[in-house]
Amino acid sequence: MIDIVTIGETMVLFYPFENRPLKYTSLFSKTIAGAESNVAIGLSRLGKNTRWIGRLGKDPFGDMVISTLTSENIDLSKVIRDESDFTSVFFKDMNRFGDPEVFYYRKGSASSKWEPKHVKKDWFEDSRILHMSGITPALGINTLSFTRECMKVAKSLGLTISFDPNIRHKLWTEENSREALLSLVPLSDIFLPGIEEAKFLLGDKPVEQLAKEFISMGPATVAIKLGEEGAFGMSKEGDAYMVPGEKTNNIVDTVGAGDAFATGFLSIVADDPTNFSLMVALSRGNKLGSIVIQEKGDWETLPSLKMIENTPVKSR
Ligand code: CKP
Ligand code: MG
Repeated sequence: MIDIVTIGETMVLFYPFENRPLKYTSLFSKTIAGAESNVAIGLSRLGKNTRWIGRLGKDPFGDMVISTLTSENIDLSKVIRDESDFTSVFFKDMNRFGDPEVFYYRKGSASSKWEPKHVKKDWFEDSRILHMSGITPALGINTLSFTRECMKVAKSLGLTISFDPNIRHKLWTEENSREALLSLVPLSDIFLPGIEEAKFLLGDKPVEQLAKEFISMGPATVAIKLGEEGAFGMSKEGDAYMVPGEKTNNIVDTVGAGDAFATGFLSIVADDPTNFSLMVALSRGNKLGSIVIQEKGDWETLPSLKMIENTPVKSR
């Protein structure tokens, strides 16, 4: 039984080894990153059976993605290696405020070539949750219809659909992204936007109002991430909770925080997708978000179950 299937683009990531801007750095650290595989890694470390599906080039960077995810005990049996296309790379320009800028080299990559006809039922058989993000629909001409098809097929097979909008303004226009992402919200059961993403989609409104409007579109659960303030969650039964964030003194790199939140949240959902505690899921999400921002790298510091059970909660 697979607890979670994630589908998305995973890239090789370079960030400055020295504390210098990208323009002046001569040494880089090399790792991998991708929102959906970050979640797969995190959930695997928390003891869940996890599958990641992606399209990679038949190139050394694709090999690196495979070897890294293999060492994280992730099922890669459905990954496609494409002879003619390449594995993407991106660079992070670090700054002192923990909020790096990213530069992508991914246009025309293997992942941008996904089409609805690639979706196979056996990706989802004997699985409980599908997690996707709004990055995939931004990648290529047919990747929005591919994302929709994944969600529909998985739903028809009884999976719970989790969706993080992960809006990337560098990948598509505001108009296209708003329209596409709003069209995917009704296909999801669990919707996980950040507060700025929620406002971008529905306008500047109080968080309760935003959650209510998303619930009215279809999802059974909405969790809105509020950064250091924590997270607000609402269910279609009318439960609503504001769970404060955990105190962190040392913010080094906020990239990956949303995926860490999704990891924590979904680790609770996975135990019982139809009857989980929203409050516990929100606080597990906050905990993982606060851990991952304290180091460079998007997933490297994601904890094991044992590690989080031994860390005391520090409320703000
Ligand atoms: O929303 P997050 O900061 O958690 O997402 C981070 C990931 O997939 C990062 O690992 C990067 O590879 C990406 O989002 C992306 O494509 O921007
Ligand atoms: Mg995000």
